[in-house]
Amino acid sequence: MAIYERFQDKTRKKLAVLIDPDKPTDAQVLSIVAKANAADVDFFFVGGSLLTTDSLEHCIRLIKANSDIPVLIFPGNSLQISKYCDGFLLLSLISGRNAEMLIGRHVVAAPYLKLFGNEIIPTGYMLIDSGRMTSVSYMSDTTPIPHDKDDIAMCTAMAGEMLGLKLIYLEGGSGATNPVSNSMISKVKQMINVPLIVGGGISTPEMAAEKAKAGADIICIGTKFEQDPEMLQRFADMIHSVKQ
Ligand code: 1GP
Repeated sequence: MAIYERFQDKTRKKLAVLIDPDKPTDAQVLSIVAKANAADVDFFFVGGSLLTTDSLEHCIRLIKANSDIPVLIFPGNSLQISKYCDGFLLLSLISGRNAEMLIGRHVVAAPYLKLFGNEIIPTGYMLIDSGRMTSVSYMSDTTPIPHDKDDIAMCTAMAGEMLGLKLIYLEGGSGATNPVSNSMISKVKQMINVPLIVGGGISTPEMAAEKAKAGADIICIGTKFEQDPEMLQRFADMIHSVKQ
């Protein structure tokens, strides 16, 4: 099955586990992978705002050697490309007005993506203010959408879908203090037909279930599992049990 069909599948809400390849040791990656396999996690996302080691490809290969869960690159910049992934979230940072993040870096990456032949999923990436400056906001030189401006988020997501983007990603930023609000998730979801990913600062299974009930089709979690991988099963069970 093409990876995008898995995103579109409506049989259950989904959990994506984010691994920043710079942070964990191989043993920690393997521990998260084993728990993700047991919990029937839906996707691995691999990437980070800034990688300081040459760890991306190694991390992807390590996951792929130990799991059948699809691995997608969730790139922080145009250097984060590998032929070993199953799919690539080609992010256009549509909440910002930095032309490099909307199309510029994509031009540089395009020939490599074509050469490698990975499945490409065009994704409208929307950064939402979470109360403090995040790495994404700083590194992308873009201003997030204000936390309480649901209407701006709705119209941005609608425009992204009209431009042909196949996923919308509402992002509070890794480790966000205030995740994207349920109200914003619900309003955005009502206005689009493509799958909606929500991530950033989701720290309890209950909160993950709330975001899924509000309208998120896929919940992405990284920080919590770096701190406490034992929680993975509970998060997966809560998210998978939310009715579509
Ligand atoms: C960040 O949405 C992801 O890009 C996950 O955020 O690390 O806060 O779970 P957390």
